[in-house]
Amino acid sequence: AMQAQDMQQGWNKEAVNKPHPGLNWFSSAKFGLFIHWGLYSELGGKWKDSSYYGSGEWIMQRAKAPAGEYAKVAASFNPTGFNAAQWAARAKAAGIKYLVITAKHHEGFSMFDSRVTDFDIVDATPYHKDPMKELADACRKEGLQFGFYYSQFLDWHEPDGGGNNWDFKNRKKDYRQYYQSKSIPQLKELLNNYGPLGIIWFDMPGGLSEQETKQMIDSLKAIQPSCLFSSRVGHGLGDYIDFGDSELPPTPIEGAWESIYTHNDSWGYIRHDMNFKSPAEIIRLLSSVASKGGNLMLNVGPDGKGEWPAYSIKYLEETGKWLQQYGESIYGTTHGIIPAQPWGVTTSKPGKVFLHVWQLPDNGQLRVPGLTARINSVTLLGTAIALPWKQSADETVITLPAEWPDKRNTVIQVEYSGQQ
Ligand code: JFZ
Repeated sequence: AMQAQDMQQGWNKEAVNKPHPGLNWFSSAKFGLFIHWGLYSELGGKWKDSSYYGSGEWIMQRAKAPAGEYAKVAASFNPTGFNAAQWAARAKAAGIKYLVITAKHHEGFSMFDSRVTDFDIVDATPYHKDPMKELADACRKEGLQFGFYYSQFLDWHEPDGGGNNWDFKNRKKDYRQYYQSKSIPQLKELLNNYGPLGIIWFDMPGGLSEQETKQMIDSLKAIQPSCLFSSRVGHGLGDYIDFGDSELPPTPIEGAWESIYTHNDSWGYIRHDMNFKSPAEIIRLLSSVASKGGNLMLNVGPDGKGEWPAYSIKYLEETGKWLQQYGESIYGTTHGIIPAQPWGVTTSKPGKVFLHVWQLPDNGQLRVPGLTARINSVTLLGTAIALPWKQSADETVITLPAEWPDKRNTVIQVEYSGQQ
């Protein structure tokens, strides 16, 4: 219930989707990688004698850990396995076009070198280096757009930050003071020190009026005008629409939007969560989101050493192989001109419709309703194999080959001319 409400507060159709230079790359990108990485990754779903499942990045709040005690986790956070070039190369090979990583989540810990606080990875951990700098550079080397998630309101480490009502409970919070002294200066650091950013992914607004939010946005936009701001910046002032966690709109949506999903059941690393979406599920999810006109940003939660879960590595690699063959039916497409069918979904480009077939009809005859334009060819995408078809007024029937290339999702390309 909270999700639906927040979602509606998060955007309005007039405010988002104004012309924006960043929407060019964003609209055709289709596949992004979200990375949740912080002190909670070191905890992996365990605090003292208790284990938690789901939303590992919320463990401080769920365990009601005192800020001072929680901060000590930093002393054992030493991600020696972190390898920026490897992370970026994996994302690239998976067919990812943009990467967004948590610079600071609700726990309040900065995963980048910040002059605003000592509670950051360079000053407070034995690692003493800035992984965000390396990752930003590595992503751009691979041709990926790079962005930061930043929790601008919730900050459980700061007495004046939003959300911590367990150990700062008798305090009248001065949210403006918190924004002025931490959030806004840190956002400026991120925009000034890490090269051109594709996105700042704001989260859960609060504490500022619409006027103040506008002022904050203007002061940040002045630094990098082409950086997109996500819808959760507040008061409907973002540049594109974000749907709630694991939420997909029922029908196609016009304009730029993104659905975010976890790979297992948590954003932050949980060592006892093995419930990973299979390559088939990821591939179908991606085509399903594209069929409605949006981007999928899929999350991976590396552990405290900087290692990705083995299943995330493996399943993303397989997704990338599928995209090598069928990427034309995903990147640069718009929502499908034919709605979802019992056999799968569709995506479109001018003069083309891509049939993403997840489920083979028993009789080998694929029924496609509502194609009225003149069909010129029907082929298995990425091959020269032509398929016989029969077009009538209300449906087109395509005869599928006996050999079916990919049971997870094989794409048929239909080329047509004239008005559809
Ligand atoms: C937020 C965070 O609290 C969470 O830890 C994670 O980072 C996620 C990506 O974002 O959670 C939200 C925020 C907004 C909605 C749902 C979950 N919403 O609008 O539906």
